[in-house]
Amino acid sequence: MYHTDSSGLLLSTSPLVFLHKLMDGEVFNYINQLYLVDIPAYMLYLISILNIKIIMIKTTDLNNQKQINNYMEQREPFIIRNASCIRTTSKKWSPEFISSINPNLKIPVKRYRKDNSINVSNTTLCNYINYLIERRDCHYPMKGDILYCHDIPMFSMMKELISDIDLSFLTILPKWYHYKWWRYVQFFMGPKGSWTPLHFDCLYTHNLFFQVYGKKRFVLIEYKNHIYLNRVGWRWFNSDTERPQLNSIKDNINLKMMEVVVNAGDILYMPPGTIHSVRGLEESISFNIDFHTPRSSLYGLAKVFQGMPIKTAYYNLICVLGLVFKIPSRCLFFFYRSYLNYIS
Ligand SMILES: O=C(O)CCC(=O)C(=O)O
Ligand SMILES: [Fe+2]
Repeated sequence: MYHTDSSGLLLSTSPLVFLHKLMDGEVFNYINQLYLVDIPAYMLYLISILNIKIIMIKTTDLNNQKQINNYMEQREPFIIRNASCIRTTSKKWSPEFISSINPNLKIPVKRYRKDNSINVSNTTLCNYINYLIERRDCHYPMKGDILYCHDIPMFSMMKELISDIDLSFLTILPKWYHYKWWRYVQFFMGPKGSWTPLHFDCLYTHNLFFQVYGKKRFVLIEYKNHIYLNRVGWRWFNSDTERPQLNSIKDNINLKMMEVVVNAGDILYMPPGTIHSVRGLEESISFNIDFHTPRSSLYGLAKVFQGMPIKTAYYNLICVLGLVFKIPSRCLFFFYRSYLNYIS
């Protein structure tokens, strides 16, 4: 198994299993459950004295388009530290700032249940911010489900925010997405401890993930390792990446798991099919853009022969029409739009 420290280091061999044996298993599980303790850094210390090989996650910057293309072609995740996608002249984004723009805006919030079901309810932005504020003083880990404002097309709902974004990242996206790029953005706002279970992005898209406020920890697993995980339906897995020693993950020493902490200002790139789970280490605001290249759209469409639901494949067909057959996005967006509210 591979593991990383909080700055995105990747370690080879099976340190978790080793540490689990080294320490009393229960103590280890307990510490690991307190996910807000910086476990990876602490493990790194122990592991480093055991002299285990360390490999860094790739880092690059927005000016190095050649390297970015190269990583994307090689299907390698990478991180751009301090890319600062929010213009420095803009007001600093925070939950209070977002809410002050339109407190009565209706937003859906999700609860991810232990049995892998997702419950969605509606609230107003201002009620949700009050919920976040209440949670600021709570101790972790907490009992009960976490309400998470997850995957909503916020720029379409609050156009005032669009001009705050620095557009340097657009060079990473195919031109097809440039026209009203903000329509493809999905937004996340949640308390410390927010949680997205292990999954891959259902269309098999590339993913550019922007951390704007607070920190999150990603666990990344290459798609080809899905055979070592307990898959549920098309895109979800119920393997526990935070306590891998508790389930079948631990038996698979071939499984490569990478952990990366994203801080405010960072941009993380995940190649198509990357299996990932995400833990909010602090109250946080993020957004992402799922996008296809001509190659990934065809590949995604072909997944219909490997169990991809027809509805999901339909969105890939729209992307193929745009990216391969060059039908402009302004003609196709109408047919794609429902994807941005699609829960699968
Ligand atoms: O930030 C999160 O909680 C989930 C992010 C995610 O799954 C994604 O960007 O695809
Ligand atoms: Fe995702």
